[in-house]
Amino acid sequence: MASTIGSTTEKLSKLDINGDWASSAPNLHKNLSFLSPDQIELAKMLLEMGQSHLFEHWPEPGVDDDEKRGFFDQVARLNANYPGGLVSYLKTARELLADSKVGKNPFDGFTPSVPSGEVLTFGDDNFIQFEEAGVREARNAAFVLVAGGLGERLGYNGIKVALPSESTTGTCFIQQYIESILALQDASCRLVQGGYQMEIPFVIMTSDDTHGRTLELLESNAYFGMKSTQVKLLKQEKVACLIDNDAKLAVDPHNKYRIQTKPHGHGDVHSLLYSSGLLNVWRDAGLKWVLFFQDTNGLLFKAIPASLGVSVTKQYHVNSLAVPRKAKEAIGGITKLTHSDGRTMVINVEYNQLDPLLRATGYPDGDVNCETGYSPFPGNINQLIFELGSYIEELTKTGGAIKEFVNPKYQDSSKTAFKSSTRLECMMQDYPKTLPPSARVGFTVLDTWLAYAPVKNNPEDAAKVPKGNPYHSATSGEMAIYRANSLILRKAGVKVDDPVHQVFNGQEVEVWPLITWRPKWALIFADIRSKVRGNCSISQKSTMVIKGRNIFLEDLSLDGALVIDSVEDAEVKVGGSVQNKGWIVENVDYSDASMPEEVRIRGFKINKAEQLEKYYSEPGKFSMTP
Ligand code: UGB
Repeated sequence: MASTIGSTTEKLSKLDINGDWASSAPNLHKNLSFLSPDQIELAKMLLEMGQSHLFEHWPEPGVDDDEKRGFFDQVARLNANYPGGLVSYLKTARELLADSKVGKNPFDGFTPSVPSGEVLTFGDDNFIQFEEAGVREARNAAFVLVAGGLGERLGYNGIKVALPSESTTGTCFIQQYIESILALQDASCRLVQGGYQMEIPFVIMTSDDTHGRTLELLESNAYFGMKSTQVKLLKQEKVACLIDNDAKLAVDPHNKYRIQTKPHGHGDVHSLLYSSGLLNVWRDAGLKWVLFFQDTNGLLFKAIPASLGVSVTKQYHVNSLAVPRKAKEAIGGITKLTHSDGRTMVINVEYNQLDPLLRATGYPDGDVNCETGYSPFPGNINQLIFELGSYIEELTKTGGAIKEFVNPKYQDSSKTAFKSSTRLECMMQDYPKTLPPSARVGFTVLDTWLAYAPVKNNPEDAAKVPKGNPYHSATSGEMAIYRANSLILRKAGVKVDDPVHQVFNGQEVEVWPLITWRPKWALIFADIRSKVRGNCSISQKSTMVIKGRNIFLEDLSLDGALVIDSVEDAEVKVGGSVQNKGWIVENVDYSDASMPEEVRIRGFKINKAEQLEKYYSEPGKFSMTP
């Protein structure tokens, strides 16, 4: 104890608590007596960094002392959670804010051009080979979902991964993802002789906004069939907000003893993975790939096997999944940047930066479609595949720090005041920016209908999207799943009727037959082809939900709703003519408060008028004819 007191006194005298350093903040000065030496050190740092305004409203000692200590607890956390601490954060912020004020182009010296990558066509031989290579390699992969975002654009009150991806089964996004990973794991292990067993690691990056609810969703659903030990949650921390070009920290509008904080962006995933030590554990276990993906793309796993196959075949260190992009669509453009000094890189240019970059470099019309009706720059869907060895090598150098940016909304053209506080942000797809020229950075372009249908926009904003551009709403996200499944079955020889057009929440969409299947039924096109035989047909008003693994469609004619499930060891041949009233898609008004939010935001519900529902609960071979 004595030595503690001794060292405290020593520290205090070194800190000069009565000295001049606190004179610029008289209200802090008055309160120094009850602060610990570490807190005084932080206070000193804040004043040195021009943050005396944070103490302007502090009352006399004895008033709100616990809150004042709480303030320093928060400062200590913000300091510890940022590489180089708050000093480094504020210095970087000042530099980036100064660049932003003078309108400095972050791509200064670089000329954009259209890069070349691997363009895949669903169902052709090349695609099938890539899918098979991807499934084989999946046992050497780990998956990382970034799910720290609250989805302000969507305006949904829950966490996005809890949203149903489609309404026929109500399967939420995270369940869809977990079942897909498990199906990949299973399929990949089956390719190894002698009953090979392994578990594909699954990491979810959460934030204070999503952590508790993500954990609760997983726990209350027994991790949707995954072992809880297979899933790891890593929580990202928010960063301090800034109120002006001098990087003055923002006081939280809800608590004057706190600094306002906001999310730092999905780029945090790299430093979190690095500091967690998981990457080395994975490498030591023989893993070779890390796949990153986002929270609400119900089509993603249709694109993963082939894209992983591309990474393996081309030995890409970084492979970004992309789709044809409509000009001005809110997805980044994959761009080749060539610097005047000869350096080149293939990188995502974010959607708000692509137009100014093009205009500044000889494209007077900026971000416009070319003769194909699409932007010449492939759209980044932010699903990334990294080769683990080179990823670890790079992070060992950078610690996972990603180049940041700042995006203040100025009050006027003098660019001195902000409309609201801002903060530094970083994006996971900016990882290649620090890679050496020898890095193999590629991308894989897939059809949009197959690979990309995110749920990001609320109904009002979606209805205002320029005609021809995707809505990226809960309505379009769900309808895209039915369309993809219908098109895949068509490609496998099933006669699927054309869609009808309907308007939900002000958005006109194609309504295809409502076809869904669990990932274990079919993961890749070869699975579909092996499970569809003879002459099958499905009318537009039909619904088909396949839940079991060994279900084979043979000479099935469906005009109504069919739900079919079986235990693992049952093999069921489904054929004949199924006809009933089926399930009807009915409009729901977005403003109808009597409806649950997840229904309102898609603008329709399914009225289950009549269906044929079969469950085969015993092992054996069965034939279902109605
Ligand atoms: N996310 C986090 O985990 N933490 C955060 O702090 C922020 C987000 P948005 P946006 O889909 O194709 C991205 O908000 O602005 C998670 C790419 O930058 O949906 O639409 C969040 O939970 C863009 O290049 O991102 O833009 C979600 O899972 C383009 O590719 C993910 O990060 C676009 O997505 C993305 O967050 C796309």
